Amino acid sequence: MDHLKSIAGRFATEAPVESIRPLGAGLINDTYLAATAEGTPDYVLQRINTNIFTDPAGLQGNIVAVTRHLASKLPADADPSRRVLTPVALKDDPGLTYLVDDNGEVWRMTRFISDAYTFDTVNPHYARHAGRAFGEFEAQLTDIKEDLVETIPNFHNMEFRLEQLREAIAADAAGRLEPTREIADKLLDAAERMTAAERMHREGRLPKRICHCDTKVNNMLFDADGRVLCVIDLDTVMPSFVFSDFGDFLRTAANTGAEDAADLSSVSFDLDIFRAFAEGYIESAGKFLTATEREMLPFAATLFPYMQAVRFYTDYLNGDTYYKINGPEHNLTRTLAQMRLWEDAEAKLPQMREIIASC
Ligand code: GN1
Ligand code: MG
Repeated sequence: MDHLKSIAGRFATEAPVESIRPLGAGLINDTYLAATAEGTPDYVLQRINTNIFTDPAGLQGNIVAVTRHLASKLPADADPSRRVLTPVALKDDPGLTYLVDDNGEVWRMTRFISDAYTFDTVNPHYARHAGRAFGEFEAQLTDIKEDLVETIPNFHNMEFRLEQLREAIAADAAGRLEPTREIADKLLDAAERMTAAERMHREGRLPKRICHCDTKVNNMLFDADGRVLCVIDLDTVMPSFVFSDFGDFLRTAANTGAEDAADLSSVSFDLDIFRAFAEGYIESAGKFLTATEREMLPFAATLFPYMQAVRFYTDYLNGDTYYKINGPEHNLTRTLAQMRLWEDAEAKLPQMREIIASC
């Protein structure tokens, strides 16, 4: 903790950081709450996982550009420090929002937004607000001037994720392929239909826009009334298909079970959440969506559980090098839970299409 405190002390906080404790449940970075005295703002301190985010300067450049742009779009009576993340600069270098410590670890800080809540599950009321908020987030970023870097190249490119899976199968680095061969077959059998977006993009039928690309339900702060205060975790804001934001929210929020549920009977795709989220999303994103994007929103709801299954299974085959795990079979459990969700979402495609048509 002393090390963490000395790191925190290098950032230009309003008051000195007095205590530090772990915060949140991210699978990639390490996150801490850095608290100051009563009456002064607290902060979120994060160690950036540089195995995954290999270009911290580009990453923080994106975040500064995006948060500035979003803040400039807030209504005059809104409090920017509660509605948009505020990156904190270094005391001795006000132009820099990250720090490389003596061990080469990279750190950053944002203001902590108090009296806000995150959820791993939501009801339809919250899902509708979330849909509106992510649609609005994309709408507000349509005219950002800066060129954002792809913080993780090909992040939501399904063809690329399948390529990584094929490589993992060929290498079988952890010797885990044989007992799980059925999973590999099932995922690869669906490859053609699940890569529709990339083909349509090449044919000029599907645009890329600036998206959040990690719209897990717990990446959004709500106030006590269920209204969305602020979208957080901006590491993956980059050009992508709108399917990223639509699909990844539903992957987490419309799942009746946990992302890593061991009991597969708890996992199913909740159409009431789909309806509420889709209606909210189309309310704010409807102004820029093309007819094709809109029609393919149900596909997006099937794509993300599938992509996540491919990513978890690839990591399992590689010997768990990417995601934080709680045991040797965690990535396998996650894979099976995401596959169950994918299959249930695919079975509900006709109902989803009806809902979108009536929006
Ligand atoms: C990671 O950082 P976190 O936990 O919000 C991952 C997402 C996955 C998610 C699965 C940079 O998100 O893409 O969908 O885990 N982020 C990165 O829970 O890979
Ligand atoms: Mg997160």
